[in-house]
Amino acid sequence: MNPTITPAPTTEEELQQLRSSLPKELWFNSYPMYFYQNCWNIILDSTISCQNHFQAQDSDIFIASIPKTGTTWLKSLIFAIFNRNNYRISENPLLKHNPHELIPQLESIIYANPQNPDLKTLEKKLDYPRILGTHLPIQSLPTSIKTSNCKIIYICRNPFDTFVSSWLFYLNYDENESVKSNMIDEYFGKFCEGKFPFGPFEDHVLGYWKQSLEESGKVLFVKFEDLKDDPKGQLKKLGEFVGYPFTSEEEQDGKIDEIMKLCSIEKLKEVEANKNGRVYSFIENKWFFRKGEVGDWVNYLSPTMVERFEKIMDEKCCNGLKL
Ligand code: PAP
Repeated sequence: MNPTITPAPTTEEELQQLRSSLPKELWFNSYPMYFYQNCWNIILDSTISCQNHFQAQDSDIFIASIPKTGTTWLKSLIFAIFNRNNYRISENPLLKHNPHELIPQLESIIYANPQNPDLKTLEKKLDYPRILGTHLPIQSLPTSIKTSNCKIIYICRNPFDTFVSSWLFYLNYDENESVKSNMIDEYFGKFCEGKFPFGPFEDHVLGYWKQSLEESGKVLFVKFEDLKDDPKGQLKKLGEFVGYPFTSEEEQDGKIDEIMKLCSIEKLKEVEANKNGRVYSFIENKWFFRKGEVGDWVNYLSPTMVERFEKIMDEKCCNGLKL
């Protein structure tokens, strides 16, 4: 993976200079996004801090995604795969904790406070690898992730369900009073222009897609829709990729089915921590679990809106990627 990228600023003064020089947009009239390294970054200071300081290890596993493509689901599946022999299913920590608590986001949890990252969480002594999530586009990953032998599992989802999921998610926030549900056309327009958290969507996806073709042992590209269609096949693929494949005995004993059930949206929705808890102070955990369906976008987007984005995808997509 190519580690070259413009060096990140290292002093507060450099950071301030950078901030004032970058194009800026307010997502939902509230959250500043800066166009940094060809991406509308919604968590700039934390990104820069982890770019400057985070040290990946060869055994690390990263779950990468643009938001709302199935991150929470994939985190639960990977956690369950690694811990399938550590707990009885009824005692699995997924029944007590939100997946984002068990597998923290690099930039928004570990480096949430850029001056004082929560490195203690990374030091935990675990009998399985460190597993972290990230929404950073491939070009903005800390260099050590690119150059070490760690593995990355990227999850993508069709752009329309991704947009709708994100749209409805942000409408939950209290501070967003000025954005109303009838403004969906305007916000879809922004999405088409790439002005979306960690967008442009198509560039985020294509970056990891191309890398998965070049380095299939390092980057695995997974689709939300394939997980829905063939969860068993996908789970086996995930187990193999992370070096912990299911044995035929495990398969016969129903281990894969058990994990699928444990990580189903229906089951996770019942978990108290997912009903009433918060991993992020400003987000209720229940917002991470809505419908989890394929094609719900038809209830929100018009054919004209869809055509507009399809054109963009047609122009940019290559190497046979179909979303
Ligand atoms: P994040 O990037 O903020 O962590 P992410 O988990 O990627 O969000 O996306 C949330 C979507 O995944 C929601 O989709 P929806 O709005 O279309 O319903 C959510 O319902 C869905 N989701 C969460 N958990 C599961 C699951 N176990 N199975 C299927 N879909 C799920």
